[in-house]
Amino acid sequence: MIRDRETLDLLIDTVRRFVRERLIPNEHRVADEDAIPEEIVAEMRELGLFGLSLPEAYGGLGLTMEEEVSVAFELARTSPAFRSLIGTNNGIGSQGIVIDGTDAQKERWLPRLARGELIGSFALTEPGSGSDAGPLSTTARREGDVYVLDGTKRYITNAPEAGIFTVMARTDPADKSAGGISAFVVERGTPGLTLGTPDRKMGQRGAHTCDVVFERCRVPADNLIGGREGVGFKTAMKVLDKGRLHIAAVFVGASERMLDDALRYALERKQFGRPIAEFQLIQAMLADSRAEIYASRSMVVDAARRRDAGEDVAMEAACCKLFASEMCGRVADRAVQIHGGAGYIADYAIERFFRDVRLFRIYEGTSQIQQLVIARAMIRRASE
Ligand code: COS
Repeated sequence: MIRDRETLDLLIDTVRRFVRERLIPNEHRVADEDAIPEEIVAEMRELGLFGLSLPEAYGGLGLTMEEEVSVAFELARTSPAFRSLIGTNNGIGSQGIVIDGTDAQKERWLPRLARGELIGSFALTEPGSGSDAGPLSTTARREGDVYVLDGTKRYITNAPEAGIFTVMARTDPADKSAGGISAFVVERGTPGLTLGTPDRKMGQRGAHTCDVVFERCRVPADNLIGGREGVGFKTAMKVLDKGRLHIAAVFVGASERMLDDALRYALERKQFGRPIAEFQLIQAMLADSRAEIYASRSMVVDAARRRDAGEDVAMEAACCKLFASEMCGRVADRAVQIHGGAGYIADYAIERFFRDVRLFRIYEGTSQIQQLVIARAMIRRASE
């Protein structure tokens, strides 16, 4: 749903200009320094990018899902690290509070997340659980008016920067099912919470992950999301449903950028006396990429509209995440191929993008998990 086309177009134009004039020229620097320059972060705050999807009542822009994916298409036409920093505040790092939090929890954390004063992070994965998220072993034991958390979370995006963590932990040790899990907000600086050293990754320099370790970490009982035990796994799944739609839009944007670069290169690069864009085998790669990006974009917009209309889009979001991430991998591969030898050289952005986008098929649920979610939903619907 688009509430006001003119206002959205203004926002999209602003983001497009910001990406072109400020982010793309700084891509190399971010990759070299493994950090987003502080002045860029400040500009992101000013543009309201940290609060795109947070409710207006808490200082965000309150974008609908369709509006949010329209902005994500643009924002992703540069290094994924830029989007990653604002991504957790708008997505998995805040949505647990937005979807299931109490009013007091929303008032306490959402305004600062929306202003970008706090970075939010989502801590589900553990050394012993990932795709099979249910059997997680971090525990939260109630002691008076606190919960005592023990356990380790792994590969946690933006953890080195985070001011708050949405943490899934088992409050009922006797219940090994998803029903024994609860979700908490844990603030940075809480005694017993420590961070590992940042992971050395294949790509996505400038976006950071690390372990988050809880050792007798005492968290106020008021930080139990929604004030209810046993529903934390469902909170996590609802957060991921929305996250998968947002991230699928990001894959579309990144693919658009890679295809733009490949097309420009194909028009400039001459072989056999002609620009390589004139060769049909190059054209086939360009055309397949264009068609697949168009299909992915259409899927994402359709699923976003359905979510705005109140439909349960768990299956559609998984379809978008699966198709768009796999599509993005194919586009990256073709774009390198079109660049030829240049595609293997770090002077060209495509070499970096090729490594950056490999993560897309893995995080926020691997392609195989999306297949599982889709097939299960099909079977469930067939037997209803
Ligand atoms: N929305 C709301 N509730 C949901 C849900 C959703 N999208 N998906 C599942 N649930 C509920 C189920 O209805 C079930 O509730 P009941 O017990 O009341 O019926 C409960 O959650 C458990 O669901 P299920 O039995 O399907 O869980 P499983 O452990 O079998 O599997 C998968 C769930 C595999 C889909 C889940 O573990 C998953 O998504 N894994 C990937 C995790 C991931 O994306 N990690 C990436 C890193 S985090 S960025």
